[in-house]
Amino acid sequence: MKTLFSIFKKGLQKTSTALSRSVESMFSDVHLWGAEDFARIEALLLQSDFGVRTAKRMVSDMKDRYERGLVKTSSDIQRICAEDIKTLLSDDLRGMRMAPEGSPTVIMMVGVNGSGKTTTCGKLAGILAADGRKVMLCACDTFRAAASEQLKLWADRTGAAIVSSRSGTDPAAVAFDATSSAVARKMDVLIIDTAGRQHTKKGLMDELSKIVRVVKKIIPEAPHETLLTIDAATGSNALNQAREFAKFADVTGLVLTKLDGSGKGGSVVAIHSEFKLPVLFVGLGEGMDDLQPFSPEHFANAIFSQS
Ligand SMILES: Nc1nc2c(ncn2[C@@H]2O[C@H](COP(=O)(O)OP(=O)(O)O)[C@@H](O)[C@H]2O)c(=O)[nH]1
Ligand SMILES: [Mg+2]
Repeated sequence: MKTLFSIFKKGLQKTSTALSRSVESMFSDVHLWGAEDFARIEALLLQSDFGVRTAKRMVSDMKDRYERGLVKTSSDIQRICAEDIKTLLSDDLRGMRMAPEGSPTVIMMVGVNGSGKTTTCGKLAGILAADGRKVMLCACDTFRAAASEQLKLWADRTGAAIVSSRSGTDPAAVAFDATSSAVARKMDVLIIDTAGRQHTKKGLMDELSKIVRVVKKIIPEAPHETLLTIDAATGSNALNQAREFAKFADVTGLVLTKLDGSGKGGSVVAIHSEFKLPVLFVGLGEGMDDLQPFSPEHFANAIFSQS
């Protein structure tokens, strides 16, 4: 059986190989470490996308402990990095907010095109269904014809119910139907997939707020979570777009996807500290098992080769 840690470890292999191997080779035969060595660690952390602030903070912590004689080997360095990362990521850790029993929990997925919304909706449906919950998916990306087909495949795969409509239909109308149906059919969870793009930014903002308004007519506390998916290996342009989403969509938490795709796993730390929102899930691959509730401990241990 796959353990949770092994899923993190496999998904973060590229980042961990880049970091751990370099730290090991850099420090295997150096007796006295100087400013240059610490600058090299900082550069390594930057390459893995930890961000300037975090990299500097980690290296200064490391230097401090080195000067006090607490760091002697490359594995000490990895242990300290893992500890720092765990601390940085644990402050706002929480599980998903759920509705009280008897009313569906509504989760809305928002984010830039291609960041992994539909896939995350599907995988989340899988996790919740495996946990014995009745799940309904709602295809509100009516902007692209292929989007609801893709969500239907996930419904088939996970046994979740699905409400969708022809492309071009008003997404808010689909959301209204789905929410009414989720209540009538006593669903435990309703997951709403949305579009990442519209003809204009204003068009998209209006569309998302209209979806929220109609859902609230039926369940006033909903959506219980509005999750923003961000491709963790994303360039600065996509990150700027994600920032826009966070501004107008009342986002409550983050899902960082595609951590497996590059050696840029450090971006979890940079994005978390920039957005000041809890990371609820991470995408560690394309399989159903590869969406996992975020664990700072597994994350940190996996990239700095702790067991
Ligand atoms: N390797 C990997 N691929 C992912 C992950 N999440 C999503 N993808 C892929 O990213 C692509 C875009 O995902 P999609 O859900 O369609 O994005 P959307 O446009 O935001 O709905 C698809 O090919 C997914 O299979 C992940 O965690 N790891
Ligand atoms: Mg999609």
